[in-house]
Amino acid sequence: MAATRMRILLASTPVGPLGSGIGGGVELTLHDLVYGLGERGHHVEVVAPAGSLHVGERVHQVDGRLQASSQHAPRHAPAETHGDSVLPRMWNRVAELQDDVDIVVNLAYDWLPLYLTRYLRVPVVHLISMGSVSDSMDRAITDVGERFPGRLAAHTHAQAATYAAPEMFRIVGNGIVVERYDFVPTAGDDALGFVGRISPEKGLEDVAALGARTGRVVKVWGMMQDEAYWHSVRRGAPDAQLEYQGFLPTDDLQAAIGPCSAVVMTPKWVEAFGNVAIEAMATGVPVITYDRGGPAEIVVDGVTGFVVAPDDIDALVDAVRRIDTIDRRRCRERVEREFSSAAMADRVIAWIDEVVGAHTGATR
Ligand code: HBI
Repeated sequence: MAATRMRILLASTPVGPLGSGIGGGVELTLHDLVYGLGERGHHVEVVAPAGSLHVGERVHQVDGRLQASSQHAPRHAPAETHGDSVLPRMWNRVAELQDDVDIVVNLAYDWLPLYLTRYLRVPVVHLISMGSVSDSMDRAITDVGERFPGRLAAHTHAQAATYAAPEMFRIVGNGIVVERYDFVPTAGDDALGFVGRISPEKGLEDVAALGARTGRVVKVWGMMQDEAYWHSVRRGAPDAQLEYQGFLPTDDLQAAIGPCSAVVMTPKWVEAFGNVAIEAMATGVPVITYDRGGPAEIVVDGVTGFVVAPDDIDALVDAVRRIDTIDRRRCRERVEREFSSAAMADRVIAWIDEVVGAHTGATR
């Protein structure tokens, strides 16, 4: 069924302008949706903090104080707003635009957009970008799930399972513009790759231990978010050969990852998705990951990499030993089939088409 052309407004994260990297995976998801939905003929506009890169047909840039990241706040922390916060101003702009769009897709992991859902005339859907991290967000998410069934989506089942009612969420995966990633048919060296913000929840210490145990170089890409953590990792694994490569934009990152023999993901929290897994696999690089969170639903054990017992360094060592049994083309093919921007856009369009249809009561 061909969906009619929809006017879609994407509300971005208030933690940072698009292109700053502060929004992490949400920035990639937003870019991908703009591309995929635009490709399918829908009109897409974006509301984002001032200083954002241009994406889609129009970016409404909003001034104001950036929101503190909720993933590092304690669970009981209250939702926070200041006189000059960018988030309420972004949603003032959403309210001004609501009669010119068919649907608003919220990508912010914040209390306000969820609370406003009941007061806006336009249907608002929420692509929840993290697992449960705060009581106030859990409450706001559950309220929307109860009042507006069908308006919540998550990237993976593991992420949804961190909430009290996982069945409230439609699972939509994620996607990348696969054409931006160059397939590398054979490993250039035996280096292991780690990609991610240098922060405790990413478990870099385990990859360092793996490097020390296997004698393989570990190349580290990502924003240096927690310098003290980085130094503690190095002190903890003096024999590991860790080579920090900095934070690279997607085009450079994919070229740098391609030659690796594997990318290793050792999340200590329930990663909602794990874009790194599909970016690595898109270049043909197999992924070794803990059986924890999103990456474990992306990697097919024994086919596109290995899914091993969480926090088990021996299991990581065994997976590295077997990594050459993985056919790198199978890694690329899985991303093309399941995690391209086209596949993700199709899943999101099916979701929002249902919501818009139900909202207008019209059959489409
Ligand atoms: N914190 N308050 C807040 N709002 C967000 O939208 C947000 C965040 N922390 C992290 C984050 N978004 C994204 O980097 C992840 O959801 C991917």
